[in-house]
Amino acid sequence: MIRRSLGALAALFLALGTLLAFTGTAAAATITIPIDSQNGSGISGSATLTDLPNGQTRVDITVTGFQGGTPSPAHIHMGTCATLNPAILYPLTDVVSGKSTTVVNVTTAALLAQPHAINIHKSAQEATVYVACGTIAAGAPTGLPSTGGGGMAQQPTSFLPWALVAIVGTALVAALGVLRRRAAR
Ligand SMILES: [Cu+2]
Repeated sequence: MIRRSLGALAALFLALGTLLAFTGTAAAATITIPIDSQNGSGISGSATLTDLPNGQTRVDITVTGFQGGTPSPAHIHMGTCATLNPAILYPLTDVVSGKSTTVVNVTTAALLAQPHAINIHKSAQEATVYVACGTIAAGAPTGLPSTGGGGMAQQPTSFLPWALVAIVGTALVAALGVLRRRAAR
């Protein structure tokens, strides 16, 4: 009787932990990726992806190093910066004075599920010249210090603590069961 209820309690804990893990994943709504200079442009910065509730993502680009005020086309492409597919997947607002904000019709999770990259072209006239690029990958949430390394990690950072809660909770309940069984002898 006790063992059965303990088993049920352990299952409940595990279910709760799993639920919290998913909730935690959904809550990790903002990721920041570095935008690195290409072809000696000296242009670099970062892009922030904010998961909006209606299945869209807001992309905010902030870069420095531009010479002059020519608008620079920016897009999301398939592939990484190293293996970029030249076809434009999602056009972004031209980068002007180092800034660009666009809402795209794709979830952040979908962008993270496959290799994607944000690239910036020199100008409409010189679109074949890439000046900066950032591979979209899960990173530290905005406003929190980066844990360093693991820029390619696809696992949302908030997943681990809740998974830990589930594991520790299950272990605790199991240990309690063993102790009770010993006490019953
Ligand atoms: Cu492009």
